[in-house]
Amino acid sequence: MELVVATRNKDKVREIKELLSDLKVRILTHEDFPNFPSVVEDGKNLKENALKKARAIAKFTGKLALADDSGLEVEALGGAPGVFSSRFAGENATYEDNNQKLLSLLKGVPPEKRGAVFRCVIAIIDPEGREVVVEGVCRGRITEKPRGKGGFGYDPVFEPEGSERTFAQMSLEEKNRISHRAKALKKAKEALRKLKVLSGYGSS
Ligand code: ITT
Repeated sequence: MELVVATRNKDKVREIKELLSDLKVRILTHEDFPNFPSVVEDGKNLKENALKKARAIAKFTGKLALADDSGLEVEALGGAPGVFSSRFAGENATYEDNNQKLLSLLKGVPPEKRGAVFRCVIAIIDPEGREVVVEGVCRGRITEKPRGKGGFGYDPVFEPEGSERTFAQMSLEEKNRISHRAKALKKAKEALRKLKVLSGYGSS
């Protein structure tokens, strides 16, 4: 059984591969397919974008396809950057640009008003065209300064609830125990088992 991960973000691929390592599936990425399509993410929410990516890659490859659309929602900013998380500071913004923009917008905002949620929507399309969409969230707060060198994206400025460290100060294993992506993929695996997509393969 093969599963194609419909993302060009290598940081997300690393986490997804680790989180699916208990499944007996061979994980493929855009590197395994010449002319892998680029999908324009113009959906109005994470679910629309995740489905758009998964549908495009399922159609292109004819294989089981999984897409992840995720974002950070900051309470003091009315839920921004949300669906615009990857391009918060502009079309070609780096992770660092986005973090700097976020911290400058939150300058002077007290700790109790720095609540935020990481949200991950996973869409899966099987070769028969059946669709599964699930979501995972992780609550936390935005720090005053970036801390840590691990992870990616907003990890240096996000402290999950119940922790005094940011995601970037945790190992991949620690982040993968509590993250929005871990929660969404756990639900995705359950849904795939119910649909019997994974029957005969299952988890070990
Ligand atoms: P693909 O569309 O190719 O999958 P992308 O990076 O554009 O890659 P998204 O549209 O889902 O992916 O954007 C998500 C952005 O949100 C991502 O670029 C990060 O900045 C941020 N993000 C998502 N998950 C994160 C995580 O676990 N830790 C830190 N930042 C995260």
